Amino acid sequence: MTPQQTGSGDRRLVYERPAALTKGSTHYCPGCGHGIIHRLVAELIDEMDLAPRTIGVASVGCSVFAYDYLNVDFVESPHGRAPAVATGVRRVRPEAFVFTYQGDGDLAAIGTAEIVHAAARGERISAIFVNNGTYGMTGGQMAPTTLVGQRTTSTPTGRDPILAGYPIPITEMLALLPGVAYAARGSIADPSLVGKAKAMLRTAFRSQLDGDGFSIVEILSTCPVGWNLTPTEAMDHVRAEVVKTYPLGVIADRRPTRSATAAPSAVREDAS
Ligand SMILES: Cc1ncc(C[n+]2csc(CCOP(=O)(O)OP(=O)(O)O)c2C)c(N)n1
Repeated sequence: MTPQQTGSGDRRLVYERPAALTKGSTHYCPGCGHGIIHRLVAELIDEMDLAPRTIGVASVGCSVFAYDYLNVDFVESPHGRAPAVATGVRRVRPEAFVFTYQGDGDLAAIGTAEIVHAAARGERISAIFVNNGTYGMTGGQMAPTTLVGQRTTSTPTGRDPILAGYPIPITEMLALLPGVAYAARGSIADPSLVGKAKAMLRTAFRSQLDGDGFSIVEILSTCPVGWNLTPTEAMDHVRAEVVKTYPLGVIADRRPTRSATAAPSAVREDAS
């Protein structure tokens, strides 16, 4: 934020709560990434002056509480249906800025069909995909994104791909679809990554406003309680381990403004 004079001598305003965040504290567990991601979304809604035209679509899981903390209109669409509902909202309100806010259980398990088909149709919506590698709200069970070997309450000896399959890199899968204008993966696991994640979200939001197509930003987040780690250990774990399965960076960028120079299909740029 640019420091502003407060009008009281040499005091300068260096921190201000975004108007798009509701007042009060969140109830998330210590070290959970949702609060940071909410703040990034709220800052962008303010900076891009989107609040009056924003309609968020909430999901299921801890992610659902975005509707309590983001000070914009919301529709609740649990169990993976958010992209389908967002499709309807955006089509009947073409002037609206519409985003979904979904966890990995919601988006990559029960809602796999909805996210794939919304992306394939090139819907002018933005998906904010919070990947914490587990079903946080229901007690830390295995999600489609759980790492090989990761212990969860439903894989107590570690995810065995023979029994439980391999992690789904769903953002890479979606990035293959021509309807996807922008797909990227960031993280909030340290301050520099927070800044990069915000830049990715800004690009996704801008591409929706420009009518380019579907956009998705996956954000590698933390679930210290579900992972049985301290908050600090959880952040370290994302940077040291999770990024090996889910590399950070822009995965596809088909925005028309870049189409003259970009390759015709998915392009990865390492942002780590
Ligand atoms: C028995 C049962 N099955 C399914 C659900 C639906 N459900 C609610 S929260 C949740 C987990 C969501 O996980 P994720 O999307 O990863 O979000 P997180 O809580 O990790 O943010 C599920 C599957 C439920 N509540 N109970």
